[in-house]
Amino acid sequence: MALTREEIDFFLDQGYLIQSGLVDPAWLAEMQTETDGLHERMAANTPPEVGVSWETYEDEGHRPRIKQLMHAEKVCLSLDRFLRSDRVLDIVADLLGPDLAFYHCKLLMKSAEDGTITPWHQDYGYWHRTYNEPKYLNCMVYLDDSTVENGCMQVVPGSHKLGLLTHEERRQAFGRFLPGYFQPREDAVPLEVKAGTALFFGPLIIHGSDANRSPHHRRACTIAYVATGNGDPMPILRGRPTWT
Ligand SMILES: O=C(O)CCC(=O)C(=O)O
Repeated sequence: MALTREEIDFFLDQGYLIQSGLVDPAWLAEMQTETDGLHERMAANTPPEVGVSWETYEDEGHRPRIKQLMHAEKVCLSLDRFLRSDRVLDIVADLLGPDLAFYHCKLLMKSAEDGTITPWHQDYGYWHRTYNEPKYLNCMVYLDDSTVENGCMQVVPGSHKLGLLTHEERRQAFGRFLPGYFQPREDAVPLEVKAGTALFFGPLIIHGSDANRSPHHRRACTIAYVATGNGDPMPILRGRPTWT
């Protein structure tokens, strides 16, 4: 087991778990280098294998900024290696079980001065189908220090126990959100973490993040894993192919 009993119990009770220093400095430097200048490179030429959602603004004068880049593992090989590594899979197995598949990997760029709000939501609000269960797990790995000023993740501890709530919908990136959009919540906790930290959280915890009004980027990558046999067949990373 990679985690202690206390860490697993914390995750089961609170719905999230922070692992500081999971990415060592050399590996972190590779992730940072591979994502440096990504806004400009993707604006000039977006490869067909990735999906970019650009930031949109109500006022003018912003540079093209990536909000979310799907299939980040195709453009950042250090992230591809990380998502398959025992370092992360051992933890995922402790929290989700031994039979694991890859669901997706996305960069969340939250650019200095230009990164916008991610409204309150549950990921299962996006992923729910009649034929699946919430047997998913996110590993959000931080490429930069994340603070209240640069729009760190905020979670509502224990909210995964509420089950799936009704989301509202709008045509935009992160277009499914809970009533209130991103109204301040007294039950939310800001998670300030250092670069190289990984935040594990389940698909039902309520989370969101503020705009980045600081001069510091808040790059992070969320890797989602799914228990095999749950929903659509996905590439197997560990264990048995239990899809029927
Ligand atoms: O970038 C953020 O702060 C939010 C990320 C998020 O909501 C997610 O990965 O599901």
